[in-house]
Amino acid sequence: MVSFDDKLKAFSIELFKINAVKFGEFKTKVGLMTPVYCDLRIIVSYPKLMERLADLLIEYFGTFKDIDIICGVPYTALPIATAVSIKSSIPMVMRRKEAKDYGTKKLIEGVYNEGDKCLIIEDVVTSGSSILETVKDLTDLGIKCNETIVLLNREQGGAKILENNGIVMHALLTLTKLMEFLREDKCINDKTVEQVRDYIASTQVDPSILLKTPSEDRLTLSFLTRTNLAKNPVAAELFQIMATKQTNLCVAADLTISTDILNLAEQVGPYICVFKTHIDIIEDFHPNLLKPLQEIAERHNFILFEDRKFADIGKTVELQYSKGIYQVSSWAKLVTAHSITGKGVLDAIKESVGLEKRGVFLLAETSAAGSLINENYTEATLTLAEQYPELIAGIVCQSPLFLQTPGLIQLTPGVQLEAKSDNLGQQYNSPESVILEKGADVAVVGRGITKSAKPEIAAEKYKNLLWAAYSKRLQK
Ligand code: 6AU
Repeated sequence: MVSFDDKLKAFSIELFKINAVKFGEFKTKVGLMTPVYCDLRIIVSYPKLMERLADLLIEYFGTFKDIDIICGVPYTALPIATAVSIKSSIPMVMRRKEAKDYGTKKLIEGVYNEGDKCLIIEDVVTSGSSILETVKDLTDLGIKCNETIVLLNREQGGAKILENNGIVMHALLTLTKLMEFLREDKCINDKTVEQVRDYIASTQVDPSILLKTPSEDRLTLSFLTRTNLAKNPVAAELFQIMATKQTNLCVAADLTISTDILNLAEQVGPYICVFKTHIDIIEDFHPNLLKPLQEIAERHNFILFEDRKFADIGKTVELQYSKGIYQVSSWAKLVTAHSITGKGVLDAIKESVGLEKRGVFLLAETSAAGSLINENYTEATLTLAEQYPELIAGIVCQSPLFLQTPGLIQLTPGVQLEAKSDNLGQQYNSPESVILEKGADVAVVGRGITKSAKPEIAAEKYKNLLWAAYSKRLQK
């Protein structure tokens, strides 16, 4: 029986023969010289080879059990995706490159459902930027893209960049392997291999480049797109909820009677993405409150967030987080923590979490007048957050920080339409200004809703204003 490697080798030699891979001196699109040139467009002229490529991709990828649709990166990979679709019977969607110029034309053609898992197909990967463009259009429509299968990985940094964006790349061939096959068959000599190897080493794409381009600025990316960029699972879930419920409103349920908390959760549930509590202010607290609260959260699809602001030494935080009557870790998917005591707080939470999906919001700035937090503290808090990418869901702050880390969520409290401040130092901004000027992703509204005669009407109003501001921000 012919092994997979033998099939791959025979295929590689065919690619060389039809001049889809050439060695020599070539000028790239941007004017640089390269000793290797790949032009896979030519495969369309060789239907048998195209068929073999589709077979190899399908065999290499293995099971398509979790894949609902496939999409080729335009244009070269379109016919490749078509062949894979026909052979695997997995439906395909097609991305238009030119739709933006025509205005109303659909970007994605074909049948799909929100939440579908899409496998991206590409011919050659250098930086991964073409894949990311395709993924962006798909995720904007609610399609999930976490995997791509490609014919050739040029090994110039694309895999890392895709990984940074939450996408796993499966490559049939690397340039190294392709050259190995061709050398064994005497299609190329050692000197060429050496030259290409030096070239790969000297032309690595900086993985931070793609995160620093303006299109990756978190304020210009949709919440749906950011679902794929979140490293913390609760942040990913929250992005998804925000996108599907079309709300970036968090209510601060600062009420002191259990039934009032439950009533509020029921009333505002349809309009919020997060229900934020201070569980230790409830006068008649009994653990029996937690089950119905979780049930309401599940039914209305919002996340429970205990604003505990952990700030002690690690050991004490470990106990405060999972012991005592509140048992915070058992029900609150999100909690807040201060960075003042450093790593210990985060290590304690991380270790107590176990297998549950949990996330932390670190406080980098506050809405309180006269706060002692200064710029250095804010900066150091962000540096601390970077060290715990899987644990930190976001940052509580008052200004647009961490613009190049779109996987994190900015939560901004101090939002109200009626008042500018209270008598204890709280300072308020309008819903529009927190989203458009202060960089908030999620806005926290407490008394603006809880003190209203009809909390559900107030919540709907804040929800609409906040979402309109977010939509406006995306169009900027
Ligand atoms: O809208 P309010 O003023 O009634 O409620 C604001 C809520 C309260 C505060 O504990 C909380 O937001 N908060 C926070 C958070 C969320 O951590 C930080 C901050 O700087 N300011 C602030 O008000 O539950």
